[in-house]
Amino acid sequence: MQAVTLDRKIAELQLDGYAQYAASSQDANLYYLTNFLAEDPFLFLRSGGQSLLVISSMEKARAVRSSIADRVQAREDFQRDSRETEGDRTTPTMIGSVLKECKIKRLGVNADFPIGLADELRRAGYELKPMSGPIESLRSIKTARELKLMAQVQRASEKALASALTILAHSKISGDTLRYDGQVLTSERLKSAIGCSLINDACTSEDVIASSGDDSALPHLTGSGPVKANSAIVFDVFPQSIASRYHADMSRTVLRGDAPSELSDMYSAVQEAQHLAVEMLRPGISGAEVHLAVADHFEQSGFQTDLDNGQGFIHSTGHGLGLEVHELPFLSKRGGLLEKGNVVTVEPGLYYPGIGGVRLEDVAVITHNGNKTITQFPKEFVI
Ligand SMILES: [Mn+2]
Repeated sequence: MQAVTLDRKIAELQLDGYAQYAASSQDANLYYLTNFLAEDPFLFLRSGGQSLLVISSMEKARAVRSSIADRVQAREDFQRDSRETEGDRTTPTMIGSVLKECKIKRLGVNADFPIGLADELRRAGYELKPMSGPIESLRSIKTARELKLMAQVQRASEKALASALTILAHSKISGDTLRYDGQVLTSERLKSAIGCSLINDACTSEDVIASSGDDSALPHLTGSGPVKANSAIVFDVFPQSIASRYHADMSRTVLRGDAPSELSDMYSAVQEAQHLAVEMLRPGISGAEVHLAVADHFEQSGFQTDLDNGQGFIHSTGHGLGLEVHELPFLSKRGGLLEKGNVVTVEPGLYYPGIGGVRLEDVAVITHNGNKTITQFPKEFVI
């Protein structure tokens, strides 16, 4: 289905094909097109309704077995006549041979196609046309299979967060610090509990946010040192499944001890904002409309939404989620129309230096007439 849409775009732009050259471990679009994970760059070419993958001979058998390409060839097949066996000219020469064999003159490429390669291919007479996000927009509509894989990562994420909350719930309050297992409870300890649970469920996470006190007022500070009692603790878990490469994304804010009224008020406003946003999510509404409604709600509740002063609601309402943590579509000032199959986070937050931060984040899939929440984790502020 995705390939058919790509073929249509190729035809619309009167191109002979579409190519990418990258390492799929670093390029979600290429992974999406091939379902093949490699640490070294390889060529993907779509032309004449067929997908061709050109890769080192050592990787060929693996690509034949696990990629979704119609044809896999070794790059050595295209370098046979080349006297340049070393150095950076071998790749343009190899791609040139592939294009020649496939009778391609006008080639569509993604906007981040390597510029050095593009220069060489243009010098060799090929016309390269950068296309703006053709694969990104395909990726933004999830299939039933993708939704199932995303729900699996989300369950692992919820299990991981539950393990950290169990530690918190069993910690002893002593002044404004917490003690667990005879030691001062730290952000590092909570992050390690989350990380271990994730790895046991075959998910990786470059980082996890478990920040408390003043640290929580900076949305992306991951937190370090002792966890504060009677203060907001913001968790944000965004793991990737090792097998499927899909992500989950979830934030919760909790507090151990007594909640100051400022934080309770912030929590209520954030919870209302999230509810309001989720109620709006359906095909045909724009991400901008949803974001502006959330900002309006905060203003009406007496909170600021001014990005420049670093206080109040200082980020967008949400983002698409999939093979990347942040992808199309966005629930932000410039967010476009939502479509059935989009998967978005809904994560309003409020941040005040000296008081702390509150963020709640769930993931929803846009259905034919509304949306369905993928996240199943409870929201409980004081624990
Ligand atoms: Mn997020």
